[in-house]
Amino acid sequence: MSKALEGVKILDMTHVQSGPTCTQLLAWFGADVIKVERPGVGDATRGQLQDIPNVDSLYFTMLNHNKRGMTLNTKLDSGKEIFEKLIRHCDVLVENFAPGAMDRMGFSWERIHELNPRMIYASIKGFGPGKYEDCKVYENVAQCTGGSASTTGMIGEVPLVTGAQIGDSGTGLHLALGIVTALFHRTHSGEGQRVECAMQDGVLNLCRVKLRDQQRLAHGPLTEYPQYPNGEFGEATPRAGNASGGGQPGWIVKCKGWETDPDAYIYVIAQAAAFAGLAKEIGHADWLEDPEWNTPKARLPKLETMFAEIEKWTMTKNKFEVMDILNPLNVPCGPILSMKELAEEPSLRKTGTIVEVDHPERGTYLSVGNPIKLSASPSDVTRSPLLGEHTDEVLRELGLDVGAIAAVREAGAV
Ligand code: CAO
Repeated sequence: MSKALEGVKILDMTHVQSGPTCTQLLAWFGADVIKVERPGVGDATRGQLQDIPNVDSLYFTMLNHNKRGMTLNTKLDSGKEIFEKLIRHCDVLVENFAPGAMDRMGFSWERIHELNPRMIYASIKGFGPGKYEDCKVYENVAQCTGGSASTTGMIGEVPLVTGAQIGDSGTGLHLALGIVTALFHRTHSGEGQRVECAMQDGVLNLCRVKLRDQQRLAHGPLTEYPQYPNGEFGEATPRAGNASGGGQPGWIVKCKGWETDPDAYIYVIAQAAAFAGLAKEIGHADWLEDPEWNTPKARLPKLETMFAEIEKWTMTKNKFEVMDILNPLNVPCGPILSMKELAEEPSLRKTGTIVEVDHPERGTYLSVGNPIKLSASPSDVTRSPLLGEHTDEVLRELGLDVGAIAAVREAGAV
């Protein structure tokens, strides 16, 4: 089967997490991604959080599948010459250096556009134009500046960052969409364009419903938040603990074994349409006859009591038993699955969302495959490149002969 992005060449200047997640997706869709790294140094993540000494870390290997790797010093004159060849050779350049780094290398958008008018130049920065445009940004900074942290956490407690990497991987996803959109545009315009995505903007986009709530606040309290009607609202969208936020009451409740298992919990949504079944199951058929309980409005001031009653029942079963009982009753619920449980989940193995990958230096490891499934071009996951593994191969493709390759090597450009 042919790959959806077959024939598209990506000049991958990305590092750490945000940019690499973007180019990894493009590689899974079949693009030829050439990852360019500094000679002798490489992407800093190769050496970060190493579990096996002197072997590319899981941090690196899990973000750089299906790519080829070459080294190149783009600050040396001989390196710049090769970089110009790469710009002419490729369709897309992706980078997430600190602001201004590409310009300092001598490769502004104008210069790149001049070298290859069809090239799409895609960047991730922490912030868009404005006061903070020169700042370096990492995941948690983006979560804090994009509105996620102020709206995540328990009421009256400190703001929380989330484990989902919405700043890095989330922005990488946004950028990938920008790139394929620009590639589509190029099919009829013939021209490349600049694609930019700021991590603050990406996080804010994912927090869209919280800006919705900010504006609703002006017209009265947010009735689906736990602060209503017993607590108070301030001027900004507050943290809402584990409330579902969609207008249907939801909460995380304990299940059997919670005393020793930190993940023995389940999320339960007590949605009106399925309330009768839920109430009967937990031994509260009485609520259905009681005007104090039998309408969503009547239950609203008593959600804490309601979930405490639900929890008394869930604590008698393990989280999977609760799921098996509540699902046929149309009660939406989801067990809190640990990374261990996800890693061992057979259905995720079957769909290729969890994959085993073989690596010449570290052996077999687990990774997350492409979560986006295309029927005509499924993704296979292959290992990340070693530092400089494909340098000579790429240089040959750029037209350098053995002598020229030896010369650039001698000059320290690769
Ligand atoms: N050849 C020569 N020089 C190279 C090179 C190469 N192949 N690759 C990188 N360099 C140089 C850069 O040009 C830069 O040099 P200058 O400072 O002289 O311009 C230098 O290496 C360091 O690059 P950097 O500033 O991007 O790296 P850093 O570790 O200092 O900062 C980060 C890292 C992530 C904070 C910063 O890149 C950034 O803010 N990126 C944008 C936002 C982003 O993507 N953040 C998410 C990262 S994942 O949490």
